[in-house]
Formats: sequence, structure tokens, C-alpha cells
Amino acid sequence: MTIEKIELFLCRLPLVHFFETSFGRSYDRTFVLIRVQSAGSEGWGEAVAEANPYYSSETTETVWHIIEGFIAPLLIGQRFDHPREIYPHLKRIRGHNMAKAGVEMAIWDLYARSRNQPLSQVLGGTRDRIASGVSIGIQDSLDQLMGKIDKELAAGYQRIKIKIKPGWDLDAVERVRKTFGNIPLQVDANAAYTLPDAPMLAKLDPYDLLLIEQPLDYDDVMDHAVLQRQIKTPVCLDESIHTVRIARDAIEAKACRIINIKPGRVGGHQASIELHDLCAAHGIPVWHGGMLESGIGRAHNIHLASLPNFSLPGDIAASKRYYEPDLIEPAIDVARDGTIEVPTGPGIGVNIARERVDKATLRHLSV
Ligand code: OSB
Ligand code: MG
Repeated sequence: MTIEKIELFLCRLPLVHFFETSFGRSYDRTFVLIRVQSAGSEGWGEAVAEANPYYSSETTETVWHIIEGFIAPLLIGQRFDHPREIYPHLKRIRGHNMAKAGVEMAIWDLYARSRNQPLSQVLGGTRDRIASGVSIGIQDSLDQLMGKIDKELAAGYQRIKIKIKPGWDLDAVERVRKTFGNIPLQVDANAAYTLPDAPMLAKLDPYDLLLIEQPLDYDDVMDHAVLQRQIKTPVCLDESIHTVRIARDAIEAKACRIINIKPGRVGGHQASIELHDLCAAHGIPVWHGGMLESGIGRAHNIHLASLPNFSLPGDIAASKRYYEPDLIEPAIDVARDGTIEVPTGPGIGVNIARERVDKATLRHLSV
């Protein structure tokens, strides 16, 4: 395939419910959609950078700048046999994995559509449904948090993740255990703690959490190794794992026992497959993270999460938890057993609701 055209859409959608992490609270989501075109086929991707550089140093504006100025010129008019060639082709550009992933994933969609195969099949997926969990942000009160958990358990979700930060941690976990008993439960700190907090984090041990996600800083693999020796709860890294190589070092250092894969963070589907395989080879279970994606990014995530080592429920939930309406048809839904079907149509297997994309678009560019 020869990449003929790349289009960018800067979009904003209101969130159904505000989302609060240790970084702050958001009421809407700004993101960049990417459409690629080749020989009458199209492909869609979503760059998961946010408007602010808090989860990652990338933002929607850096994504735009890097794709327009550097990624598109390296791809337009170039011929590729397989989308696995895209990430290595962009190696001159350091970092900016979310910008690279948005384009790379659109090209995977294009490739799968042009072969009339579901994306999961070309990625090497082995299951037709994925296990779904929810990520619940910090709320105004513990009562409000219990209400949200109650609702998500009733909807069938297989595990609950709550966001924690200093002052919203032990009490929240204790209250969840008291109210809901032994449900599959994990916590995500988004780097809100430092090593001197280890004795406090060890107090989470008796609550039998599946994992604690990214307790320490985003560039701090070694302190996570020290922390893991002091607590029983398995450490799972999210923000720290920017590349397959850092994952290799983190595993070697025993800085984590579980890894969360987000294709945007590591540069796309190919890098995610390599990370997935590396973890499988070391007996490290992985699960699929989420970035409050629209249906386009979410559909990509579902296909990727159909690979075999995604053995824990992911942060991939129904469209209606995030956006109403979503940008795709049909919306993504969760079954009573807490699973989501992997779409079987060509590519990401969902229809893009173009009029809704256009309505959400603040800026458009065609290269
Ligand atoms: O740390 O996993 C995270 C959302 C935005 C940025 C970072 C994270 C998250 C989530 C949301 O936890 C997961 C979802 O999409 O439901
Ligand atoms: Mg996280």
C-alpha cells in the first residue's frame, strides 16, 4: 500500500461523567483523530494525548505538530507491504509515541480493511470476546464512589479499579472491601507517591488488591523495584513503560509483576505486540489500559486485547460510560457477563459516524 493522504481532526467531546485522577478533574476530552487513505481504502486511528501534558509529555498540539511536520512527510507517497514497517520507519523521530501510534494504528486499520479481515486477525488475536473492567475516578465523597461501584458491578464489569492519591487511598479501599466484599479490585495512583510512602502503601497489603498501578514517578523504574520488595501487592507499571526496552529493564529489575499496555504509550500496535510477547516470555501478565478514548480508539483497543497474554480484565468499557453519542455505530456495549465482543467486520469493524466526527471537530487538516 502507498500512503496517499493523511487527515487530522482535532476533536472535543463532553464526558458523560467527570473523570478525576491525581492529576486533576476533566469534564471533556480533547483528542486527535487520524484518517489515512490508500487506493480507495481508508483507515482510522486516534492519538490519545490529552489537552494537557500531565499523564504524558505529549499534548494534542504536539501530536498535531509532529504528525504534520515530521510523520506525514516520512509516510506520504511511501509504499509499505505491512503496517509492522511503520514504527521502525519513524525511528528518526524520538519519542512522540502517541503521535506515531495514532498514525500507525490508522494504517493497521487500512491494511486490515483492504484485506477484508478483522484487525484482531491480522494482529494475532485469539479470542472473540475480551474481559472488561472499569476505571473509576476520584469522586466528591466515598458515598458517591460506592454508588458508582454498585452501578458498574450491576452492569456486569469483571473488576473495579479506583484512582487513589494521598488522602484518598486507605479509607477508600477499606470502605470498598467493607461494602462489596472480595470483588476483584485494583488501584491506580498515577504516580502520586514517593518512596518514603512505602510504609503507608504496605498498609494496602491486607486488602488483597489485584495490583497497584504506577505508585511512583513516571520515569522512576528503580524506586518501583525497591518498593516492590517492601509491599505484597503486585506493582503494575503504566506511565513508566514507554518502550519495549524499558519494559525489559523493569522486568529484569523486578520493578513490577504486571504491565498495563496502552498502544498510544508505546508507539502503536506493533510495539504493543512486541511488549505483549516480551511479557509472555517472562511470565508477566498484561492487561489493556484505557485513555478515555472515543469509539475509534476503543475499537482498536478491543482488537489488540484479543491477544492471548491479555489475561486480566482491561480498562475497556462500554461507549455510554464515556460519550453519548459515541463517534461510531454501533456503540460498544458490555454483556451481562462483563465481556465485550471483538468486532468481526473488516478493520476495526465499526462504522465511523462522520457527521458526529465533523460536529466534534475544532480543526481539520489534510496532508
Ligand atoms: O492511568 O490508566 C490511566 C485515563 C486517562 C489517563 C490515564 C489513565 C486513565 C484511566 C481511564 O484510568 C481508563 C479508561 O479509559 O476507562
Ligand atoms: Mg494508569
